[in-house]
Amino acid sequence: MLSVGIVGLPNAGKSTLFRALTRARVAVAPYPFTTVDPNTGVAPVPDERLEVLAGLVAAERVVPATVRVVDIAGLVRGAHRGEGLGNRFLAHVREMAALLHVVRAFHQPQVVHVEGSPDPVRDIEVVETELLLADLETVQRRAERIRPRARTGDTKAREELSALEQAEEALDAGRPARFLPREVRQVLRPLRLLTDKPVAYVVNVGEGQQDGAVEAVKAVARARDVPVLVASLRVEEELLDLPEEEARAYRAEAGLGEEVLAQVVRTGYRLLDLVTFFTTESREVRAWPVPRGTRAPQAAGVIHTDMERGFVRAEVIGFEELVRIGSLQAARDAGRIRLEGRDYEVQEGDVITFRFHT
Ligand SMILES: Nc1nc2c(ncn2[C@@H]2O[C@H](COP(=O)(O)OP(=O)(O)OP(=O)(O)O)[C@@H](O)[C@H]2O)c(=O)[nH]1
Ligand SMILES: [Mg+2]
Repeated sequence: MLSVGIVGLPNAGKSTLFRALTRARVAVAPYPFTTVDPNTGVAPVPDERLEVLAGLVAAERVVPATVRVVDIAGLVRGAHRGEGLGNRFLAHVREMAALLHVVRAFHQPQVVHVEGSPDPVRDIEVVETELLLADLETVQRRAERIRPRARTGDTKAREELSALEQAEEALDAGRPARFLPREVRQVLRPLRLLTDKPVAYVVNVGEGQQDGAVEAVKAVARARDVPVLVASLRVEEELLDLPEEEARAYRAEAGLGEEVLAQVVRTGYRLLDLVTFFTTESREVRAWPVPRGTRAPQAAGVIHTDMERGFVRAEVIGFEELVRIGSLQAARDAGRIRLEGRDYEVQEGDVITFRFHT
């Protein structure tokens, strides 16, 4: 499952984003540290192909893929030393696959800004510095732990220590762990470093605001190879209360872009290089995300471990082709369902029936 953790300064709009994504009712308020305990929610992954498939196979139920979202307390300068509420909560986003970094660009004096007033580029630095420092501490603590073992000549410990030392040097110089060589990242994976995770900036702009904030963030983001999402989060959240038709009309009229949930999902799938396959058993159409390159048995294992263990073959047809042919039965009759074995790499949009021994 795609999982994303929301980070950012206090009052940046993190919980507002959380609500816009999950439609959950959580506290949002104009003072810092509204969120103390982390909020966890699940959002459906929008995918228009599901309804189309449901029509083709006469399914009774559609089960979209889901994305898990965790919203934590705001980070402030010194969070890594336990300032504010930060450090304690960073642990909650460690398990997430990717981070959404909410950057406040809306101006609203009543909504306190911990640094005085919003300055998106400086604010990004503040938050990223805290993530770097938190990782630095993790790395240093681990290095201390294994140094004695590395000294005794334990090869594994020595390899890890060398990776830790490279990470320490990079982090110390302000470079996120995701830019370390692949072998080093591999060794350090169990530490779940925050700066090793792919990140996207979510620029929270005021309604109709045009003051160069987005361009400034984009310039910084380009240099770091970070995707940028732009949304007016309060508007996004308010639109959830409108009937779908009205919300769509409002979006068009106000010139709003794609819904923030769709933006987050698309970016998340790209950052993590996920593909979606579909199943249609038991009158239920379901979408399943897997990393690109996943082979058929492992894809089956996402559904149930027994299906991976007893994997026999996968019967596969691409979504587009199935739509063209009109039904699974017609596709079968026309010999258009491919039989694929253990080495088959699942492709985007595959509609799959797994055969397995029980
Ligand atoms: N004008 C305006 N206000 C916003 C926008 N997004 C959020 N706010 C307001 O900003 C305040 C803080 O929003 P939250 O979502 O609670 O911020 P947070 O980042 O979760 O804050 P903490 O939990 O305190 O760290 C609330 O009063 C929101 O209504 C926006 O796009 N425009
Ligand atoms: Mg909050």
